[in-house]
Amino acid sequence: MTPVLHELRGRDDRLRFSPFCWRARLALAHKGLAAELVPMLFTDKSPIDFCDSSTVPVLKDAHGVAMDSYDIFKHLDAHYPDSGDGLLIGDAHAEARLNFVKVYTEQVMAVGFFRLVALDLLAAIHPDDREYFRTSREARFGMPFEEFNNVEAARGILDSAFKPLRGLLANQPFMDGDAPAAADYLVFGFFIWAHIVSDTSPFGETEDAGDPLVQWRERMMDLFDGMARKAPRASEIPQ
Ligand SMILES: N[C@@H](CCC(=O)N[C@@H](CS)C(=O)NCC(=O)O)C(=O)O
Repeated sequence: MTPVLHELRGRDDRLRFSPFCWRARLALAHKGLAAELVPMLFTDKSPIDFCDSSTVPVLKDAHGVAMDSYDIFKHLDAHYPDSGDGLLIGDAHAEARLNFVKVYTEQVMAVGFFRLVALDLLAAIHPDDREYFRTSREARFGMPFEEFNNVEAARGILDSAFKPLRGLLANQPFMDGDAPAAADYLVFGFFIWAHIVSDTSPFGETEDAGDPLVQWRERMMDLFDGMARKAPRASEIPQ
């Protein structure tokens, strides 16, 4: 069977911005696997009723169901080890180290992105989902979206969070070395999320073309025939 990837949609069906779903999309592309992409709303999770998950991505294929972006990486490596560009994660040591990248990305870097684009994100979300998203996320932030969205605070977080990435990318083209793999997709999920929902750059008013992180972002945008670069952005689709 063709793999089926369940993912979040926004106010327009072409708006697919979930950072976790992007990780799965990129991992499928890495394996050279085409998937059927099935949209879901926060407030209508019936498309994933068949499994025990309340979040997307969910991947279903001939080998079973994987219900989390990181588990999707492991599932794809287990069942398609040699496909496409090969392993996403690698051996047990690589997986242990990748866990650090995942935690750093989700608990440090993502907060900066979220504070940068929170209001644009809310506007990109489907109208039926906005109340649910606002209520559930404000409970998490401990403040209203209007306060959480703070470009200055966001840039402060991102400036620090980007330092280790810049240090790494000054010496190698991708997080995973000479070619992209799981670490790159874990991190890039948040770059493409912010890029799709907002025109505000995570790098500030002007981007430095000599910055190794900007260069990496461009390389990631170009992967798989420009898959990320071609993704429709909220600013291109009328409200
Ligand atoms: N740990 C999960 C997180 C997935 C996640 O939080 N997905 C969001 C969409 S970006 C979701 O489905 N949320 C459902 C909800 O908040 O009700 C993964 O990496 O796949």
